[in-house]
Amino acid sequence: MGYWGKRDDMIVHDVEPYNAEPPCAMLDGRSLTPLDTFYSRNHGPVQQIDPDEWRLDVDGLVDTPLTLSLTELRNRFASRTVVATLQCAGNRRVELAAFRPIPGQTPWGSAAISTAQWTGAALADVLAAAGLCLDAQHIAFAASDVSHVPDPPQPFGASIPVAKALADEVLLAWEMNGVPLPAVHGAPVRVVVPGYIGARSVKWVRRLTAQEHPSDNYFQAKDYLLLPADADPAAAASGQGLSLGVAALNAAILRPSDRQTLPAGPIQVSGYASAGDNRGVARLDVSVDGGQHWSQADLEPAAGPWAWRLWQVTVKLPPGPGVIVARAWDTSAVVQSESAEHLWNPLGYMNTAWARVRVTGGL
Ligand SMILES: Nc1nc2c(c(=O)[nH]1)N[C@H]1C(S)=C(S)[C@@H](COP(=O)(O)O)O[C@H]1N2
Ligand SMILES: [Mo]
Repeated sequence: MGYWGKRDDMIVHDVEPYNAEPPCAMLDGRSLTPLDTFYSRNHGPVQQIDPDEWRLDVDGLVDTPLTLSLTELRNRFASRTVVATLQCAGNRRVELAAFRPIPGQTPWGSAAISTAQWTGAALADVLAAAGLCLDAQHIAFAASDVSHVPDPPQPFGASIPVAKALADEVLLAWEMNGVPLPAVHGAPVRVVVPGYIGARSVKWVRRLTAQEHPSDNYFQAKDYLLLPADADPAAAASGQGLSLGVAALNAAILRPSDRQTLPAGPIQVSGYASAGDNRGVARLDVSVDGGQHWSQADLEPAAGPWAWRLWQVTVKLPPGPGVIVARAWDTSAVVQSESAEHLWNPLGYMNTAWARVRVTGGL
């Protein structure tokens, strides 16, 4: 077994803090990602928290600040289960970096995304118990892992707008795929914000604060920003750029793998597509001739409104070297952009360009 209960063949970008994604093919065909295969993204040390010692503080713009133990959280609030896909905003960064280097950022392939069934209390129920004040606009989450990315070091944190925090699907989760949350995924309790970038699903959460402004935590205010291509990455330090929140439409080809040689002729192509907040995946097209002709893939039924859609299609692979491309459409008729080159940004976020794998059709 690999680190943190993960499979041996994980692609480990960093051991400390632990950053790893599975080989793409290992995500294929499984609507829920097994725990040993689920990607993991960390900005600080994985926390080992005694569940009996853990407390959650709820404070800020609430009538009654609360401190909850795990037992109180589980007993006081109805438990809910949501199947949700988590995707890092840096998913597919390696394809951006192929156009222009992105120094200091993890070179994620297409597997910084996974799907699990999460069980926990609705964040909305906990906020209601505390008596959320009308002037609260954002709910900030603070965790216990101290990251050395910011100077001086700072615990991880994030925030989401109140309207999202009050939505049914946002959980304080203690279970993942029917078992207690593993340490690497935020035990004993993490936030799960379906439809938002992974960075807002704060692990090892210990404090919820209702406030008028977004969190000033480094990872909310200074990182996870989409900067214009010509901006100095240092511009992020002053908080310039688009603060990422809602996820965007994205897709990838999981099989065949990049640089694979296959017999020319009919082959099966498969992958995932994931839509943004409150959108669905409507269609997925695959082309073996750079987009002149497209075949529509079969979309598997969704495991729920917040889960990715797996897809597959049989196409005729021509002999010789070529590229297979795939593009998804969402329920608002938005389609992915053709080229990652035009999406390049200094911190390397949100590569939502057409998926491509280079293949050779053998004879
Ligand atoms: N406390 C804490 N929460 C965190 C992070 C972190 O470093 N610390 N990383 C975030 C990021 S950037 C992502 S993409 C997801 C990854 O969740 P996973 O490790 O369970 O896959 O967790 C988010 N929550
Ligand atoms: Mo992330």
